[in-house]
Amino acid sequence: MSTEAFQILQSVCPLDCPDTCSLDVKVADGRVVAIDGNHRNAVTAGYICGKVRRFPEHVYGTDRVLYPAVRSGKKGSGTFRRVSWDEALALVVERVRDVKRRLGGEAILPFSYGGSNGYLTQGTTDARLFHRLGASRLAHTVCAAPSSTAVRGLYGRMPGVAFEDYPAARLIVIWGCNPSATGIHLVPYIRRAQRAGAKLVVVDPRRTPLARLADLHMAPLPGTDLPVALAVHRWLFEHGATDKAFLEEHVAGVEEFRRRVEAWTIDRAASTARVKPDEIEQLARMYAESSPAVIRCGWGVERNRNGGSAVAAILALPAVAGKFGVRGGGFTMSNSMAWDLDATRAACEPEPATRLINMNRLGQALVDEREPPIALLFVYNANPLATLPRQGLVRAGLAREDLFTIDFEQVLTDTARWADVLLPATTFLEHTELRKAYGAMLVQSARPVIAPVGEARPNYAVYAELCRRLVLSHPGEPEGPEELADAILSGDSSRPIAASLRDSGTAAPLCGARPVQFVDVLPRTSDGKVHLVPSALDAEAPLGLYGYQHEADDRYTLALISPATSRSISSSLAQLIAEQVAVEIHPDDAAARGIATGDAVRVFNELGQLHTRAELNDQLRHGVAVVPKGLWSRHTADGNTANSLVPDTFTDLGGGACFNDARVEIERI
Ligand SMILES: Nc1nc2c(c(=O)[nH]1)N[C@H]1C(S)=C(S)[C@@H](COP(=O)(O)OP(=O)(O)OC[C@H]3O[C@@H](n4cnc5c(=O)[nH]c(N)nc54)[C@H](O)[C@@H]3O)O[C@H]1N2
Ligand SMILES: Nc1nc2c(c(=O)[nH]1)N[C@H]1C(S)=C(S)[C@@H](COP(=O)(O)OP(=O)(O)OC[C@H]3O[C@@H](n4cnc5c(=O)[nH]c(N)nc54)[C@H](O)[C@@H]3O)O[C@H]1N2
Ligand SMILES: [Mo]
Repeated sequence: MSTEAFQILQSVCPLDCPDTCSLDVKVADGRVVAIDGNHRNAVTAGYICGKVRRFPEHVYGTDRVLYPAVRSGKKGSGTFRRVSWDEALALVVERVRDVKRRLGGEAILPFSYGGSNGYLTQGTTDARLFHRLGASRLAHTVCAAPSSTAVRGLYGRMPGVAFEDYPAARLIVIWGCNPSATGIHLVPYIRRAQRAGAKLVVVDPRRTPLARLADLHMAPLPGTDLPVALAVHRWLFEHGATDKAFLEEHVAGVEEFRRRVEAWTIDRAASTARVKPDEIEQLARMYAESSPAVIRCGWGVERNRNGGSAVAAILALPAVAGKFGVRGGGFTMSNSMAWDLDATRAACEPEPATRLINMNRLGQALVDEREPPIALLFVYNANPLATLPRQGLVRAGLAREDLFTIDFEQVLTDTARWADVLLPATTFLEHTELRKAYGAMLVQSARPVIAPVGEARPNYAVYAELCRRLVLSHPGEPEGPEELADAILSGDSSRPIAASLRDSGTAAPLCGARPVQFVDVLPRTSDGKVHLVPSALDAEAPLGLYGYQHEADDRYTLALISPATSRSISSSLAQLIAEQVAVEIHPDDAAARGIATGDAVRVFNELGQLHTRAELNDQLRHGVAVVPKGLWSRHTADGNTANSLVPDTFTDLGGGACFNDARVEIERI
């Protein structure tokens, strides 16, 4: 076998990360032998994370699903019998028809989320199939629902500051975000800004790598960003540090907003968040005095009962203090707001007004007596047993004997082990994809670099085939990846994007790759103004917008958070973590419980428990414990992960998941 004869083929990483690395894939004898970065995406600039470097182990590893299979043991046993695609799809069609006839389309629930952030592997022929079946709809709320509700309300989908413009800032505030793990290409821009004299503030209950390099690190208790941000606003108003001309011209709801921040003195906010009053004052002063100032708001802010209001209060800061209108000034949240591509065009079928199920309560939805019950669950692009709140309830739902579960997967995940039918999915190296970034401002297209491994097939092909078998396809509809991409790019406004993709495989959004807020992009609200207290958000939040919800329950005093780590993307690639993963505890909290590093411990609350070993970590604030997100059952002693302890309560806005509202106790066993 010749190793000389290799090719370098271009691709793009579609995983759920803001950066979307452009990739060089080394292929020899039809096999991927190495993956590296290239410079097509100027932000990712030729270097990639360690996970994606290891992606060949995902493609060729022992967990890979290679063939269609049907369950041969009892539910959840993970034992399957290989069948042909024809047999597997015939069984799926028979079950779909049977459930629809007996119970109606709404007894079918498609379940998908972030496995692939590509335009072609989600919302195309899959949406066509489920819309035409009249299936229940899924509210895609597990991530970003609170923050995007807040941004839409205040700014109406206004894109944010580009990473490349961070070096222009004099102050960078990283709020509830850990780019050192979750979007590594922002870090060099921050470092460059610091070398040019910019100050750095990090707000995070953990001393993250960037917090160690910061001029100010504030470590509030999880869920208390709202009072902190409101106290900063109050200080700005009180010290004449607001931009009156800007507020006058561009902002609605200023008086009402001012009234709402009034109650939050620095002392009151500091005692709620358990930080020093000086730190809040220092943040307010630095922010008032620096320009350009940019806030990178992360998703760590939103994952609690106050998350939506907290994001709104944080993103209101540049409007109140007048930080827009200059390069390097403003905020960055999700830059997916930069794209107006209408992905629904590929479905060729409008969404029906069927029952909407919030994915964060999948467990409840499966075990509930509801009319009709969910009788057929079709999972793809997601690993709900690993990634959703109330893991115990999700597991109980999947265990229902009268539930028929199809999992369309690349690897045998914890969820897939509960499937009745297992369908093998291609990875991005094996199918065509179109991927927009939500950090870098770029869309990229990529073709397969290898043939499908085993009998894997792409999502778009399998759902098109199911449409045909169920006599739900219409002649002339786009089915192949190029046709689907054309449909998505067929809107008038997307012509330049389509042309650029044809020429170079990449395209910037119409607003440009480095828009300056309030110069190149404006709020896309009804009247073009910033709305500090939009009535829809105010009506939605249980205590009104900016109403702080205290801890509901004080039985368990440790806040368990489950942030992302550099070793997986949500649960994707976590199968490559070989060892048991510890719960991290602050040394003071450990001492109070007689726990040392390496001890076997039980982490528990009223919802569940997990057994693993403990690891002392003085980089946490005390009162906070960490179990990383995305673990598989193999990573703990009892098979439970952080989500066994996470409630299925909703965030104040957007029906989001309160992952970081888990409150627990930890004891040695
Ligand atoms: N390597 C890697 N990269 C990823 C992912 C991954 O799993 N692994 N996931 C991707 C996805 S799906 C997303 S959504 C993004 C998320 O990326 P980030 O926005 O970085 O989100 P998290 O990791 O959830 O949390 C960020 C930080 O918030 C802190 N935090 C927790 N609770 C609070 C709080 O109440 N207030 C404040 N101020 N901070 C808090 C945590 O300690 C953590 O350091 O990253 C994406 N990139
Ligand atoms: N405790 C806790 N839990 C969390 C979070 C947290 O902060 N704490 N964060 C949450 C966040 S931010 C997110 S975004 C969610 C993500 O949760 P999920 O959407 O469940 O994402 P993944 O865990 O990455 O699982 C995606 C699965 O899709 C599969 N897949 C990838 N590409 C394809 C494809 O083309 N076709 C098919 N059929 N399958 C494919 C992958 O193999 C993988 O198993 O997790 C959430 N879970
Ligand atoms: Mo996410």
